[in-house]
Amino acid sequence: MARALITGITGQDGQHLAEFLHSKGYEVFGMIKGQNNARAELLRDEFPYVELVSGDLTDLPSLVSTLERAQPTEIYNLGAISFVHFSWIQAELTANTTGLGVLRMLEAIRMVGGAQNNPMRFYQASSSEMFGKVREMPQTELTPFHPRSPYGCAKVFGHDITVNYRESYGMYACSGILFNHEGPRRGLEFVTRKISNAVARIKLGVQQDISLGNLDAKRDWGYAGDYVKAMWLMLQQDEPDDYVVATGETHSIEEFLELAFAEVGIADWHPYVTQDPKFFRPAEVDLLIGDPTKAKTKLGWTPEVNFPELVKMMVENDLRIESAKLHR
Ligand code: NAP
Ligand code: F7E
Repeated sequence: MARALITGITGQDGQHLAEFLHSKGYEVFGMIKGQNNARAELLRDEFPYVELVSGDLTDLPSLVSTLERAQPTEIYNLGAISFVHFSWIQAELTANTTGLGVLRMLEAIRMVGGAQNNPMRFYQASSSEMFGKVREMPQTELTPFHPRSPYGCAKVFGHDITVNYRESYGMYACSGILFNHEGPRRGLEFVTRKISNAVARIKLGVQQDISLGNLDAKRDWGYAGDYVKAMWLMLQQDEPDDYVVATGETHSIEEFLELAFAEVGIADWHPYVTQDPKFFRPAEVDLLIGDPTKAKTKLGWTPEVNFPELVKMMVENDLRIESAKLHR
């Protein structure tokens, strides 16, 4: 039986990937951090087939013992400080976890899997945030990086060290440069879920308005459930490589607002939205749009959920959750 280890198992992508790998017959191990992680209980309820192993990307010995315990054939490194705004607040922690954590995992793989013919295949969760102040449109695997946040800088290190270990040691190490992907499991701190949740609460009369930052930013938004399939496909190829995973479309936050409010029958969102300087960032990524041609042609990957369907799915989910709270 194939064995997969997922770091970041409690996060959005970790949950989608665990579900997907389980459906493919994998034995799934999830690395969980902390001495009493509140999200572990939720995982045990919803994903009873995932075996939880204790480890932290800032602690090399724990990564070694996690690999010794799981003996995975595939490792998906999704663990990170992933909220861009927070990366300015705790920049050193972000560099240590999101950047150096990748190096630690690669070293642990070499220690446990062996220097020659290492059987452990590695996936690194790289990000479109590496393109930052974009040098060309759309962005491809060859577009130069210009990160705009401590998070983006840490991801560039994680990306480069993955490529370097592949080239230095012949490791099967891939990097997926994923553009924003969202869905019902998205954390409430990210703009799409913040909006879908607020729209549901406004519709139900438990919230009056929503306060946001820069409404002009544009993102290439896809559905997380589609994107984890691309991660898996990268590790099934004859040769390791890096791929952009994106929809090839870009939309503004205003467009997201328009569709989300329309979903609950509100035609004009403006009276419900205010702006607060505290949600603006010291440096912004204005516009991202990815070119997924390589992933489409070499992996046979294609996104299935389009932008309006994604917004609808998120608003409907939050309406269900918020009305269940009201009727408890
Ligand atoms: P997420 O929901 O924020 O999940 C992050 C995960 O990392 C959580 O499970 C968290 O665990 C874990 N983590 C944090 N610090 C850790 C540490 N020191 N050691 C081990 N694990 C740690 O993120 P996501 O949206 O699923 O994204 C998954 C990965 O893809 C991340 O690396 C992210 O940077 C990257 N990415 C995401 C997107 C996107 O649009 N979603 C796009 C490109 C790349 P706790 O719950 O215990 O804190
Ligand atoms: O911001 C603007 C904000 O936090 C999107 C992570 O998964 O994707 C994600 O990073 C845009 C930015 O995601 C608010 O300024 C306006 O321009 O939802 P976000 P992100 O920064 O794009 C990449 C690919 C990753 O790799 C990351 O891990 O929305 N914005 N007003 C706001 N953003 C937030 N969060 N909250 C607001 O109130």
